[in-house]
Amino acid sequence: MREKLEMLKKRAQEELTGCSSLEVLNDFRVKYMGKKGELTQILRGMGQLSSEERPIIGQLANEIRDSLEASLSKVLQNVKIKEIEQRLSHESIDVTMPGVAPNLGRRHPLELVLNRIEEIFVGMGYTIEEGPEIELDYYNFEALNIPKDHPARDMQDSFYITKDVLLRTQTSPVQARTMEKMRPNLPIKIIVPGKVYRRDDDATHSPMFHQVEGLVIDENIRFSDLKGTLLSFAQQMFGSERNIRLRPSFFPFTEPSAEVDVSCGVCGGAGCRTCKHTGWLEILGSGIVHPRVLEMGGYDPEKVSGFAFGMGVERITMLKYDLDDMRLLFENDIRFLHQF
Ligand code: 2NM
Repeated sequence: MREKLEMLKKRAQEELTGCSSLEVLNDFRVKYMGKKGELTQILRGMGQLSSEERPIIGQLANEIRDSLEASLSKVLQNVKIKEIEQRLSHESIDVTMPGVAPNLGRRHPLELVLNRIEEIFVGMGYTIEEGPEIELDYYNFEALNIPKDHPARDMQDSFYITKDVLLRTQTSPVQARTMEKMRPNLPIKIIVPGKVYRRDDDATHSPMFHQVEGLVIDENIRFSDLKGTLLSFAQQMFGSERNIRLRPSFFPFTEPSAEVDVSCGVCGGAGCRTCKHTGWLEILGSGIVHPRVLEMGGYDPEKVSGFAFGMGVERITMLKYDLDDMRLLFENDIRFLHQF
């Protein structure tokens, strides 16, 4: 047994010296040390040895295995180095060759404008709230003082899922939800960005568009707070040389209500094609929160007051970048998107 082992060792060592490729070395490992390898077979057969011989032969067999493993890994190392040297002798890398430029994407103009709007209001101390796009009739209409016979409630104007559930037509249901969540705490000072859905589809209307609505509720909030806030927004968004004007309007959830225009940046207010010769461009709707809306939100209209406003992100984007067709924003034409 001992002789058999010694001979195997000698034979294996000699064979190893002749191995010069990774493939042959792998065959060597299988032949001697694999599951059915010669050394493995011998170790298996040790059961027939006497109890005196077994530990001695066992130790010898283990030593031989260890020594073969060590030699194998040394030869393996050398073969690997040789193969690398071989490749380096004829391969070369030309570091002056032109690279492959990755095709970088960029932000969508709506995303750029939405980020800027959020940045401006966060700078004025607002926090950002979000809520569900699939909304209850209660939050979308009822809690906002929109009566049952209002045209927005018609099946023709909104996407209904059931009688009581619809795709929100504005982001203000989130403001109603926020009042419920916050009451009786003050102040509430939030903006709500998000997608809204209406059954409209033409050059100036898309069935899905983006809104940002704002809500401020506190003690002693008055109309001049609304006006100062929106002037600051318009000047940060469009330029400090711009002015705003307010025109009386109507919304069910505000009283009084006002439409807000920004002075035309093309003609400076003198009148041109962009502003249809009025000197002004409409940017948003706003007003003092209706007492019934405060009441339904759980606030006492005798003690607190607030203002609210809402703007279409697509509209602001079209004004900011002087676009003439809203569909540009939804067509994903990279010749258009590449310009921002
Ligand atoms: C607008 C115009 C005016 C508005 C009102 C409210 C709330 F929740 F306080 F009732 N949220 N948003 C509002 C007011 C929205 O969008 C053109």
